[in-house]
Amino acid sequence: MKMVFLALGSNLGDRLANLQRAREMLTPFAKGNIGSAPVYETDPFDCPADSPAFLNTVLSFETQLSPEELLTETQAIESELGRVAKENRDTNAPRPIDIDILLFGGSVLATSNLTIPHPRLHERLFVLHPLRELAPTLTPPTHANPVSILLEICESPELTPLLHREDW
Ligand code: PH2
Ligand code: MG
Ligand code: MG
Repeated sequence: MKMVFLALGSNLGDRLANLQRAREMLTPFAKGNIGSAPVYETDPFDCPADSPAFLNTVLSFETQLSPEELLTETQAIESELGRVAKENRDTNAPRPIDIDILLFGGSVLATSNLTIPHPRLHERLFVLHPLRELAPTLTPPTHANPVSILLEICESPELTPLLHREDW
């Protein structure tokens, strides 16, 4: 059983409903409760011009799935919620839902389609900010500092994420 942390982002359609639906669709793979960080509104970072604002959050839960199995399930949820597959979209084009695996217990792995911990975890406020709400003292296996410090030393030019919904 591994504790996983997933980053969720939506900037198309009913953004909050998309996050809620994705969380609901993850429940069959979670043993026990799903931990939810607050939802933040964030400026699009490294996205096409005029992209709409995002809602971002982070979820955590224990799972018996393998990393590859979890990736398959998160990708199925992305397509179910209307996301077009990678080969048919522009880079970082607006999407109803994006689900990224941030951490998978203490696992470190890199295959052609999955790198854990997420390689840009420490570079993005829209990830670190909600992650700190769930796991401030957790030190990712590929880093020397806990999440709260990673956020403090993060040099991203992003604006500070704005609290959108505490409970959702
Ligand atoms: N996701 C990206 C690229 N840029 N910007 C924000 N604010 N939120 C995101 O979730 C996001 C992004 C790639 O997946
Ligand atoms: Mg993704
Ligand atoms: Mg992403």
